[in-house]
Amino acid sequence: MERTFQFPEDFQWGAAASAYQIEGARDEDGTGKSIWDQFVRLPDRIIHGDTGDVACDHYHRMPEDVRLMKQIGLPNYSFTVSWPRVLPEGEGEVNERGLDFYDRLVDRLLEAGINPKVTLYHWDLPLALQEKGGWPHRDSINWFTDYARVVFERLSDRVNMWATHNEPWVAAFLGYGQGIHAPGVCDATKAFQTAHHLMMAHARAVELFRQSGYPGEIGLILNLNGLRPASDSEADRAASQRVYDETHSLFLDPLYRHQFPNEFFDWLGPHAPEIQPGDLEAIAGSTDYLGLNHYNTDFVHHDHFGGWLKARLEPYAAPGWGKTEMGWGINPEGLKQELLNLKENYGNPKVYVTENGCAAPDTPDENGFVRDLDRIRFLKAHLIALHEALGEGSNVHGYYTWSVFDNFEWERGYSKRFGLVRVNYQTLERTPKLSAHWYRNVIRDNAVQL
Ligand code: IFM
Repeated sequence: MERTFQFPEDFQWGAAASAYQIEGARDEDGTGKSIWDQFVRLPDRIIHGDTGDVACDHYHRMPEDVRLMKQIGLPNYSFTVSWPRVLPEGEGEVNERGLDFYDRLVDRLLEAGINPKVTLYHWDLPLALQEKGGWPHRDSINWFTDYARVVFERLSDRVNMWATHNEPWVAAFLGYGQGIHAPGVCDATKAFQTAHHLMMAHARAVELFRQSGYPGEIGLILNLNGLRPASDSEADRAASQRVYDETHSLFLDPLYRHQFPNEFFDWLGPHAPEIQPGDLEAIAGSTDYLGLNHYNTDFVHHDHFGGWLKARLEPYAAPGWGKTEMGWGINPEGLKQELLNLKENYGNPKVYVTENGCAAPDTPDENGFVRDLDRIRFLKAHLIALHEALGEGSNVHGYYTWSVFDNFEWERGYSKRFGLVRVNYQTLERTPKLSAHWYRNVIRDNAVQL
């Protein structure tokens, strides 16, 4: 028998994308270089040597893309602004032509009846600022706040939901710790310092936003994936706690518990971040909402050779589920658990699920159409898990799927596809997949059918 999961009337539906992953046009209209423009040119960093130079060519095809979003029935679209497009040197002179692009995008979206949701930072730090020390340098807090001011001033008359950073854990630990993302630095101390500066930059930008009286809400987007100790052994449980502290407590504790994870900092010893008096007070309470990105769950093993955390992750798939094309274990219940964890342990902040999605094999037919039943099954199960969390009192108010289009998947280049819309990277033709049609109905009915 068919079951209907009805969502609350004001539930916010949408989809997300990010600047470097879709825009292309890296050398146009006065845009400056970002750390990703440099990183993708280093040998062997990106599968097949792919770059974001063209990506989905969204910069040129934006009007067509907005029409497509309207066709899919998206009421909200979450995009990110490229900092070096707006401030080619990272600070100083504003590149009006770059800013104009986002101005036009916001106008087009509003004309199409789509609410623009803006994230300020999705990993493309201006290269000029990396050359001055990048995020490990404390001046990064001021660089970011000055950049935020420029964007607030230009767009805040039409934007009602803002985020400062998307997934600061990734920017800090893949960018400065493991070095598999730009700028390719492998230094645990710099990674923890970056994480702290990202939080401080977030807090100062929020302070500016609030003091200036801009309308709307502002938050931070964290990637909170599921973790389970691989066994009951003390070693595995302690390793799991360390991974939890790095991915969750490091960000959530100062925001919602007015404390830093001090035991974890003691364990880290010299890698722990330097924190200045007043930092905690600045971060505490600095969100109107929390953005939750959730994709997968991992088992955590203690491993003496497992990097600075002495831990190793192994994908966990719930019974009846396998892994996505990313090799990530599928566990829809994990989304519910993360939402309930926020409720039970962090004061039940207002939450939007700001990313959730699935890389799938996506074999197109002769017309480029993809019957992505696997993606639909994934999305449906996660929405039902979210619905269950709502029933148990989670303060979740919306869901954005990742992503509108197939796009540049960082170190994996164009080899992984997450989109509701297929992009043919030879012709740049866009074709909505079956999941786009399915999602349109979900939004229309404000409900998921099982
Ligand atoms: O593509 C990324 C996105 O940039 C950040 N969140 C996870 C997505 C899938 O890996």
